[in-house]
Amino acid sequence: MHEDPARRAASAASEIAERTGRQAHDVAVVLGSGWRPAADVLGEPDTELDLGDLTGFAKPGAVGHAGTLRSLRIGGRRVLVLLGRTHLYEGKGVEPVVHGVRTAAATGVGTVLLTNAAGGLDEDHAVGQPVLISDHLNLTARSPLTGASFVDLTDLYSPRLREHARRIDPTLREGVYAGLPGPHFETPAEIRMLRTMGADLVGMSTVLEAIACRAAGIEVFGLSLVTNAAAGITGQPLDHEEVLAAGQASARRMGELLGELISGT
Ligand code: 6GU
Repeated sequence: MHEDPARRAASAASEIAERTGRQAHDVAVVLGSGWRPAADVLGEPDTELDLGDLTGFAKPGAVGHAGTLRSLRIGGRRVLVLLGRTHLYEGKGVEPVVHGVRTAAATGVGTVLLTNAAGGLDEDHAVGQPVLISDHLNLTARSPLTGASFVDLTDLYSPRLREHARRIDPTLREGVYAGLPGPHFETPAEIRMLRTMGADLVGMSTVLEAIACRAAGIEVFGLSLVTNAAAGITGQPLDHEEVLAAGQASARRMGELLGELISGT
């Protein structure tokens, strides 16, 4: 295994080229928890690989499955779909968290669609509702970049792609996503703090990947599925099963939206 993250991503990208028969891809989609059913709505994959067989991705652990990577065409676009991401709370550090999007960058993609499951901080965010990410608060206290990488993060979540998504579905709302390390959910006091700070959504992914994409010159689109109200909003305790079930219920709508967005990018 290479020491250098860029070389690991380049190795994984050449393995993908060899095993999919596609020299390059145009768009990558990272599917978050609860989004798995949306993958099938995107279409039959031409190739599906185990992530654990590619350089730099985690091997499957005791609890199952490292996830898979699919290659398919949507419209004229060659699309990589990553099912299963590495989270900061797994304790492996930042580099494995962003290896997927760095690999996608090395395959040549110009656009990455990041999806996630998020808690809603706003009473009007119904469970099962997709929300466009307009901006983020990176509260992980980490960065995927090292050294003097003074990357600008203005308009990190592409205004162009957000507008495009709203043309497809004018009912889509936008919100600011707060990315925390997890793995615990927040206290009601922390949720009040996050609201004061301008957050509308809270989750445990996406922000570091978005920063890595910007550093690689890739256009980023972010879509949260509100899977539950955050702590203290409804008075109900939080439940990981609820998070997963909300995805099942909205999967078709999510998959169709992503598919239309990709054909039009
Ligand atoms: Cl309420 N918090 C965090 N950190 N992640 C979540 C969530 C809440 N709901 C879904 N994912």
